[in-house]
Amino acid sequence: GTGTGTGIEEVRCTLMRGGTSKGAYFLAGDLPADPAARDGLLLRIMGSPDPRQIDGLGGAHPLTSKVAVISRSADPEADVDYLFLQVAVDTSEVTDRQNCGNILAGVGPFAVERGLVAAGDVETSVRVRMLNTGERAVTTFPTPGGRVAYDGDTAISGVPGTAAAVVIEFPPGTAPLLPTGNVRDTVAGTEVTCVDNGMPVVLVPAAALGVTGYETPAELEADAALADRLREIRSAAGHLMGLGDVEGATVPKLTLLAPPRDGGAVTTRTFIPVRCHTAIGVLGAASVAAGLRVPGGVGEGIARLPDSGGRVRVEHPTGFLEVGVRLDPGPPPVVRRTAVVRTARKIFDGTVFPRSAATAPV
Ligand code: NQM
Repeated sequence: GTGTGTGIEEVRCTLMRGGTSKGAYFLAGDLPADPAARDGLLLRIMGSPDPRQIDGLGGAHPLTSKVAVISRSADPEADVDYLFLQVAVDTSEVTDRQNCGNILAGVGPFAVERGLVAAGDVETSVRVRMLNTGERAVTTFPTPGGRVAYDGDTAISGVPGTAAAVVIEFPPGTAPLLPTGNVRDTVAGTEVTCVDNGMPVVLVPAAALGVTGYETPAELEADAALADRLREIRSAAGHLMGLGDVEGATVPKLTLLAPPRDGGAVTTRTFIPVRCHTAIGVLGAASVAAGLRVPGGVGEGIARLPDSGGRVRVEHPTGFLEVGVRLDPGPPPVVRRTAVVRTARKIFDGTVFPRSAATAPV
């Protein structure tokens, strides 16, 4: 059981890589229904708060301290409901205020593995309702003979080797693409474009912050003056984007833009929001790609975009992520379709034994 009483708690859990992230996947019914009890349990499962997460499953980085909670959907338009939870590493925060498109890549395979969705004989499409945002996705992956195939020949940047492709398509969202209503805003003295195509992101020309945008994540994280600027920009942009006080929140993300170097459309360095992403999030990249396609945004003069309809290759510290994005320029600009290719892999399935509430730090 998952009660907080005495005795050893144990919870069925599947550890999966989804895209360039890694997370613990659970059936909603295996976790406490009460969000506070659920979050407390997840902190103990992941080993937070602790910079090394030494006593839990977490990998000591936001990209490996992620949770997916999945259930059959009551919505006739969806097969499953997916709730993403970001478990902080060195604080006791668990937040549902952001979605995650990388962990989304594992949701369909998990749903088949755990019997929530019947597999097709060749491939399976799973319609996902994403509870964090209310938006939808359809993911399609190979299921030869009715079983999920994880092996394949698709390589994605940031993951060694190859694996089976998980194709993710996002239908048009319901939230406005430009949350401030403007193509550009000046926040904390810096011109930015605030955009939300599934993830709230603030686009900032790297040069405006005195960096090239080609630095490594470690170099950027070591730059205290940059961190101060980013905090100011994020705080002001958060209010303008209608997100309120974002101190302590994981959104909006900040993406620094520089001209492409490897044949792509743009180079990016993304802060999520304190650590610098070693790649870029899926929905983060979807927002960057859509933001670059908006006429008049801060990416103009920096990005080199393919013709409309062409996939936008977003370069990042460990390669690139290609986003298919079709946009009506407006005003207001409206995204008609967004698509990405990811891979996912089942790493471990079994029982997790969280440390006890009595001995856990707070
Ligand atoms: O933007 C990290 C990740 C993400 C989010 C983050 C993501 C997305 O790479 O859809 O995938 O931005 O916190 O897992």
